[in-house]
Amino acid sequence: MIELIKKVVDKLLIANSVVVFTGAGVSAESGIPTFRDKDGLWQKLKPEELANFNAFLRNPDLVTEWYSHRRKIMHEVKPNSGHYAIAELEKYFERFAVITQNIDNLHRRAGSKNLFELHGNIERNYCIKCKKQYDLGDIYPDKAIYCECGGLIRPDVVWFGEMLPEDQFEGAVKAAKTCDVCFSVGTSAVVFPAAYIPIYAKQSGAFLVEINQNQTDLSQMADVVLQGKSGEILPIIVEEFKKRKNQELKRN
Ligand code: BJW
Ligand code: ZN
Repeated sequence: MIELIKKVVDKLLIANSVVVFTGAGVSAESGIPTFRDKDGLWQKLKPEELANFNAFLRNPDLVTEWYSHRRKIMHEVKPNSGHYAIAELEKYFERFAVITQNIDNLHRRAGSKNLFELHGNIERNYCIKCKKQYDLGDIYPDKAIYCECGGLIRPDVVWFGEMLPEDQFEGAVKAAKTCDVCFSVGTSAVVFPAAYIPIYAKQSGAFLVEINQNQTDLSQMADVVLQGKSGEILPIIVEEFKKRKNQELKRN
């Protein structure tokens, strides 16, 4: 493993632009369940029953309660060493982007600055009729809530069959197509169009590093696969990078 990490650090030392693409696995060590792992959210609940607009219209009480439950967990947990390592690495690059599929806000809370949120953010809600925005703070409704106009209030997240926020996706694609090193961290990389991000990076000539506890569809395309927990591997990479960067600075 350490030899592979050194190879990654070699690439980082000559990189001008870095992208870190993340999924639910990066937040698993904070205590947020992933979707598709064996103890993931969708072993008990079917995505098609919860994560799409028709499901919401059919059963707004259930979907609202499910998001309240998850928002409460997200408020109770803290960013982990993986999120902090990513935020620390950003300080060393002028062009650095975190592109996340997560809605949990943990990258921002850890200090990441240039962040693209492809699947929205659980902190925001809006009325499906008049689009008025709502911040529910620490209120966790256990059934559907309505706007003053009578419309249902939904979380500002991207469900199946919905378009990704255009500005976020466009910015992310641009960063992916122009980066020198791309990390894909804690994602099964099966949900599109988000999963195009590491593919675009690789096709545009970037060095692709996957960090995941398991093999994914992306593994065979990656230049380096680091199998394990992101909260353990990312801090080692960043420490090694800082050590080598300092040595370089001393030499020059
Ligand atoms: C660790 C770890 C540790 C664990 N350390 N690793 C092309 C082909 C086929 C289908 C499509 C296609 N293009 C579009 C589609 C349809 C669909 C899609 O992709 N379906 C596939 C699943 C088949 N896509 C869409 O519908 C998208 N919209 C769209 O395409 O719009 C255009 C359109 C419009 C109109 C009509 C038709 C098309 C929207 C997708 C929205 C996804 N939304 C969700 C829910 C968000 C809100 C919420 O959170 O509730 O986003 S689904 C869910 O999956 C969530 C996640 O962001 C996303 C990705 O999951 P992620 O993060 O990868 O999690 P897991 O659980 O899958 O993986 C965790 C990984 O971590 C595992 O690999 C573990 O091993 C690892 N791990 N612990 C390191 N400690
Ligand atoms: Zn309204």
